[in-house]
This record gives sequence, C-alpha cells and structure tokens, in this order.
Amino acid sequence: MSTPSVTDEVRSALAENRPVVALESTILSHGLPPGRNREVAERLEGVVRAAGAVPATIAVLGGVPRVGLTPTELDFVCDPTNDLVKLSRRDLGAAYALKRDGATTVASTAALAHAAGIGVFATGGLGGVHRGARETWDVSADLDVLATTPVLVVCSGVKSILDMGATLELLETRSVPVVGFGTDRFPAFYRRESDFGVPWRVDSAADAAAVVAAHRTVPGSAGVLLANPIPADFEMDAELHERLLAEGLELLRERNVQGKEVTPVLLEHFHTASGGVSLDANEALVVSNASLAAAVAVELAA
Ligand code: PSU
Ligand code: MN
Repeated sequence: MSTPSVTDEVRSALAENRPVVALESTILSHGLPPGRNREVAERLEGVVRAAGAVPATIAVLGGVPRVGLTPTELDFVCDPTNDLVKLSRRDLGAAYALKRDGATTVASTAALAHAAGIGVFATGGLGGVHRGARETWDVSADLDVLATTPVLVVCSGVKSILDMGATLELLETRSVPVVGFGTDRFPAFYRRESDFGVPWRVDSAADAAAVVAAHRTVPGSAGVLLANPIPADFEMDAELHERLLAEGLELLRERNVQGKEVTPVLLEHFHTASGGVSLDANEALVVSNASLAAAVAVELAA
C-alpha cells in the first residue's frame, strides 16, 4: 500500500531513464476554482510533454497513492463535489487505511515522487513559515520534506502571505539550496522579486541540472529549490497585490482561519477579489514552472 501505483507510461519512462516531472494535485483541488483547475491540469501536462518529458500528476485515489493520472482521473480530482482531502505527508497513512480520495501538497507529492523514483517536481508556490508563526507555530511541512527528500522542486518562491525571511532562514538551517533562475532575488509568487536575495543563481536549465546533480553527491544532501519568477506579462500590480494581501490577512483574523485552511482561503480571496487577475497569474507561473522543470529533467536524463 505504501508503494505508489505508477502508470505504465511513467514506469517505462523511469525504467529507460527518460525525463519525468511530478505535478501536485492540491493546487488543482484546493488552489484553483472548478473548471479552471481542469484546464490548468491539461496545460501543465501539455507543456511537460512539449519539452520532452513525461508528466506524473500525483494524488491518492480510494486510498491508493497514484503516480500519473488518466484524463478521467484528472476530471475526478478537479471536481469539487468529490470533496478531496488536502493531504500533507502526515495524512497519507490515514488516507490509505481509510481508503480516502485526497490531493497531495508539495510535501506529500515530493515524498511520493521520490518513492516512485522521480527526482523533479513542479508546483506554484512552496509552503513556508506563516506570518505570526512565533505564536501559531504554523510552518508548512513542505520545508521539512524538502530538507529530507532528494527532489528538485521548481516553484515561484513562496506566497507573499508567508513570512519570507523566516522561510529562507529555515531553508538555510535545513541545508536546502535556493537557486534563482535568471534572478538574484527570491521571487514572491505573484511578484517577480521580493526584498530577499538568493544564495545561488543559474541562467540555464543545463546549469540548474548540473547544480542538482552535484548537490546529490554532497553527503547528507536532500532537496533543492529552483525559484523561477512569474513571467513578466503576468506579474501582479504592486498596489493591487498589497491591497489583496492586507484584506486576505484581515479575513483570516476575522474568521479565525487556522491550519491547512489558511492557504486555500487566502488564495480564494485573491482570486475573487482580483476579478481573476490572480488566477491568470497563478496559471502563468505554474505553467512556466512545469516547463522549466521539464527542461531540467531533460538535462538530468541526458
Ligand atoms: N501554492 C499555490 N497553490 C497551492 C499551494 C501552494 O500556488 O494550492 C498548496 C501546495 O500544495 C502547498 C500547500 O504544498 O499549498 C501548502 O499548504 P500548507 O501551508 O497548509 O502546508
Ligand atoms: Mn500550515
């Protein structure tokens, strides 16, 4: 039960050392609205294929961890009436035992990807240290999994709703290299740059792959974060972004939102209050990350 069930396509790609890119399902079920999520799922798999790699979207269906989903299974994951549970790594055992349907976060997707033999994974934004974590202790398990799982995660930094400085400090403590793709600044999801720098920069997929390959030879090494800024045409206006962020944080306080609901509630607020601007941004960045992840996977397999 703990060995993921891998589709034939993904299994033969891995057996032949062809490039494979893992994709998460929480962004579909909990991060994007119905309808739009299915279109994004399709585009993500499409750009991975166009770059010469095989996509492997990961979820738990009927209690079975699945690596690679059919179009019908993607329909299922994207349909809100199926009420998928948001599964972090700690939730996987319970979901297997109780035969639940669930979507995997960065933490659980990375863990399952690694178990299946996949080393490259694309997402939108990594979870991290939340603002006010000193009181709430809300620190995403994504950080812990990156610190212990040898997977490359390609993302657009972390959402501005998080405490970016604390997140970067924790990644340093846990020896996770943060590599900017074509940038010296850590990207802030909807914005191309934050106030924080990155320790390393690469300007090509080949260099990114070389860093990952070399990092894997370092004793005790695990995950790598490749931080890819949102495409410039889709970057959110700074003032709009500030306003949505302030409103979103206020909403969380008012409704006393906690735990795993925090990220979905904030994303939902951004999507409705921006009239879709944040949705276009979210789609553009995750598609760009999938495409970059595929390019790096191709280099790593070469
Ligand atoms: N970034 C997005 N959309 C998302 C998420 C991140 O753009 O839906 C999800 C990812 O699955 C990530 C999770 O792993 O949110 C983090 O949740 P938490 O903060 O509860 O650990
Ligand atoms: Mn959390």
